[in-house]
Amino acid sequence: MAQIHSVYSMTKQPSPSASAPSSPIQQAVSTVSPLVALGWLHTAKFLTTAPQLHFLPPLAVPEIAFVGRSNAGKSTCINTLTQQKQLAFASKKPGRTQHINLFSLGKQGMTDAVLADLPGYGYAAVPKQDKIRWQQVMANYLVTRENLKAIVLMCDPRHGLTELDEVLLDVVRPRVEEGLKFLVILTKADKLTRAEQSKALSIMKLQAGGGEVRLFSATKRQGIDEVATLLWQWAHPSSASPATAPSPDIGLE
Ligand SMILES: Nc1nc2c(ncn2[C@@H]2O[C@H](COP(=O)(O)OP(=O)(O)OP(=O)(O)O)[C@@H](O)[C@H]2O)c(=O)[nH]1
Ligand SMILES: [Mg+2]
Repeated sequence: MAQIHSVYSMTKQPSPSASAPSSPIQQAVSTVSPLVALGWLHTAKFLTTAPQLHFLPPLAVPEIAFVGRSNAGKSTCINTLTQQKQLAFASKKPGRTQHINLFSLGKQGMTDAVLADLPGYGYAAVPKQDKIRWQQVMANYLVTRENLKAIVLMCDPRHGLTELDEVLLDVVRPRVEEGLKFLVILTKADKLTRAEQSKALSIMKLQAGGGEVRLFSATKRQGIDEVATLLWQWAHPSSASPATAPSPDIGLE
């Protein structure tokens, strides 16, 4: 497994789960029920798709991007979290997702966050020019997308972090240092024994520095509650309950 520099190495921010809640509001947020978080994720609706960054609408609500190598399980994870079978296109064939796809979240039609499913990288059969173009689109998105609030890096623990994952980490490091949330999901945990899972988790926790790391399996339904709760908290940092969640105004221009 490749070694990386900690994304959090410069900031040493305590992870939300590691720090004790200091106010009643934080306390309420940190104890949000997985049912509430999953109910919120279930509201996901397709919003738009874009082949390039400048086709994406500017939005005023928090955006959570799912990134990672091709076939890592990004689209499947989005479908699992939203409890919708075909919201995002998942496929055995790598390279299925070729656009940036946005899904809006929010109860009663009041969008309060957006999930972004990004095309995977590292698929050998993709022509070199397409690979380069995609890396540029991705880097551009990660560096300049203003409402980007969190990055979820999907990593198959059987492969570990790849060279392109490391490039991505380098690209996002300055934004993570400025407060962008960061989660590594170790996907397809069902392919590992319990001992292998626990080893992969420890190794990734070291590599991700203070970033969050969770084991996840769509087939065994592992890690769903934990990831759902974390995403809800990140999208609602200052609200005590979903009923008081911010802004119905999605900011579409
Ligand atoms: N065993 C197992 N297979 C999974 C899991 N998650 C995804 N898969 C399988 O992995 C393959 C790729 O899943 P996708 O969700 O399409 O992966 P992706 O990261 O969106 O791929 P690209 O769109 O090519 O970037 C599919 O055959 C899925 O069924 C999981 O938790 N366990
Ligand atoms: Mg996909």
